[in-house]
Amino acid sequence: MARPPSPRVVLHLDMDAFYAAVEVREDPSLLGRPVIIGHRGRRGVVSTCSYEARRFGVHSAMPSVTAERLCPGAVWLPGRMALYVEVSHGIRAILERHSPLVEPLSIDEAFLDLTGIARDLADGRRIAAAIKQEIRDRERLTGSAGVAPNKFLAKVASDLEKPDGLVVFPLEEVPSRLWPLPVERLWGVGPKTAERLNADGLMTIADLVHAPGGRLARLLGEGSAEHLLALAHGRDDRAVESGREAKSISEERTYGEDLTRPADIDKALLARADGVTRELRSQGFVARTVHLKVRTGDFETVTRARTLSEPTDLAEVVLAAARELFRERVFLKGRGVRLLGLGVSGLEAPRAGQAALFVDERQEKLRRLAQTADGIREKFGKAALGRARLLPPRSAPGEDADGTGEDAAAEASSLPSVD
Ligand code: TTP
Ligand code: MG
Repeated sequence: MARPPSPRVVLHLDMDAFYAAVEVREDPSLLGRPVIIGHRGRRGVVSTCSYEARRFGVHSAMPSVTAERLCPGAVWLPGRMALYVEVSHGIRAILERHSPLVEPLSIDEAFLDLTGIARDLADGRRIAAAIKQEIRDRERLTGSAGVAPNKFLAKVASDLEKPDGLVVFPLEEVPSRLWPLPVERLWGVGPKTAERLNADGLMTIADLVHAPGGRLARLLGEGSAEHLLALAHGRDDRAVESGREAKSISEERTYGEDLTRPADIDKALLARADGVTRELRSQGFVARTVHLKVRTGDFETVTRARTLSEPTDLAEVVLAAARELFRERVFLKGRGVRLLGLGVSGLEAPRAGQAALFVDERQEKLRRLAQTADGIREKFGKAALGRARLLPPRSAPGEDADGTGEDAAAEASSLPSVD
């Protein structure tokens, strides 16, 4: 007799006060004190803060001057991105021991598909407790977990009892635990939509569920209304997807004046490789495939790709692949370069056992250098650290001297895009 299919079990983990908790771990004298990660002063904002600081009303994205006023006794730290990325990798390695299907959402949160691994939600709770314990033992940090039949409920659940929470959210508890929450808790309800709903007297998820038929659709359109109502009833079919197939990061620039000199093209390639790999590192990924896009002055566009033997997050490696693609597979035939784009795909989390990443000492050294540079940029702003090769005496047309690739003369530019 065929066994019934396993029930869907999804786990969402979000670390508690992540940057601040890492700093407290590194310096136990901070334990129990209000710690704020960010830069003081008029232009600073708070990245995050310890729960002790939250009691004073401080939170992420708050202007530093407000935080200084609310919590004058706080310890301020600038933040160390390279360290947080390293810790994030360690946590991901723990998660990957419990499921082959891990979807990182940000530096400190991820979904795990436990379907077929956990017999039911109760078994999911056991696995979540084991994961939390392992993170405590190995990383000396706490995280909050939600276990539910789908991604949406798991994410809501992980937030319900922060910090150090573990909440199982079965469908039956949707009316009692989801409906009292404000409409903003539904995915897809940003500040604007919330404002529109609130203006119409719809404050909680229960209000949406009980709104007379057609009212939501009139307010938001048929599609959005249907989507929100499904979530409000705890229905969400989206699959947990590991970054591998789905993700890519790219960056491109259009130049006001076509690039013609090989040295200028090379500088542009370096700046793009820098930008793309910085974004990769900040998301804690390595990538397998490098994509090059070139549009010539007469508007011919070519795209070329190369898969690397080992995934990387290093500008040097991405640059080498891009140079090779350019040299061997792009034919300018005397034309200039109007647009240059560089991207990476095949994103994955560096695995604990992925020895290749670490056996090559030179690569490992470059990697540390890059992470240190990321940290300095984080601390002093992106102009603080360019690359020697990009510094004056002469910068390329459409390419600035500080290595960030921003230039008022560039007629169009796009920020790194992630999809
Ligand atoms: P969050 O998970 O949103 O926050 P948190 O982990 O600090 O606290 P919580 O216990 O509520 O989860 O973000 C993770 C990290 O991302 C956070 O430690 C710092 C960084 N971050 C910023 O730099 N700026 C921001 O505005 C936010 C929201 C986060
Ligand atoms: Mg967090």
